[in-house]
Amino acid sequence: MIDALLPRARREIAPGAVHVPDWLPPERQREIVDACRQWASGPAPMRHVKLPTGNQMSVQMVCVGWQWQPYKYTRTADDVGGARVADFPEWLAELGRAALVDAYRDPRAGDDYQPDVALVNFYDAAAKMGMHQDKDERSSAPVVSLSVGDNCVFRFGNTQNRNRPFVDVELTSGDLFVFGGPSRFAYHGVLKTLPGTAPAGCGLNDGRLNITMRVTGME
Ligand code: MD3
Ligand code: FE
Repeated sequence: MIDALLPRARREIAPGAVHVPDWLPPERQREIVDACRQWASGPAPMRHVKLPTGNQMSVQMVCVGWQWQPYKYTRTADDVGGARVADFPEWLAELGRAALVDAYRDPRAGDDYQPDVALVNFYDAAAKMGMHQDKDERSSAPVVSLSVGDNCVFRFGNTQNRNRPFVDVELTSGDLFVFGGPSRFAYHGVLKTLPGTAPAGCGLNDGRLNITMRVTGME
């Protein structure tokens, strides 16, 4: 009961993995939603990614800077029309640097950070993401994750396998999570979203958006 009145505290879940609740003000959340809507409408539109197993991901994804397809990055959206992917905008890189400064409480933490790809994931009420590692990047630079819309249950695991030990964390609209250092190659996933929990004013009525910025290490 009283929990609802207390600010949720910044928390280092594991070395290099820092959760900063309520990092994005509502106006910034709405701006991000607007940008995602534009990217999602094309020319390299949002889609359900097809996995080599023949299954489709339940999450819908649009990419900026580079197109992610399992398990590689290309400059063109070869799985959905072939257009060149939208340029990675400087405002998003600036936001990524600010995220590192705040998460690591180090004014220099963002100095050399130049993310060149963003994966924008949209979760409807039924979408989830199984435990996986992000290892298609040729760089161990941190991943910056921003959440908007409905809450979700995020599972942060270990670097060895997709099983225990893991920590479950509820992510809400405006939350920042940074995964660097020894946590960069940890298994993680989204167990479920919590439909109907998006706060008024975040820019999304239904569903959840997650943006992850990364450094591909590619030219
Ligand atoms: C930990 N996205 O796009 S964000 C993904 O909420 C992805 O859509 C989830 O996993 C989402 O690959 C989780 C948190 C996250 C993202 C990347 C990580 C955690 C990570 C990379 C390394 C370690
Ligand atoms: Fe991931």
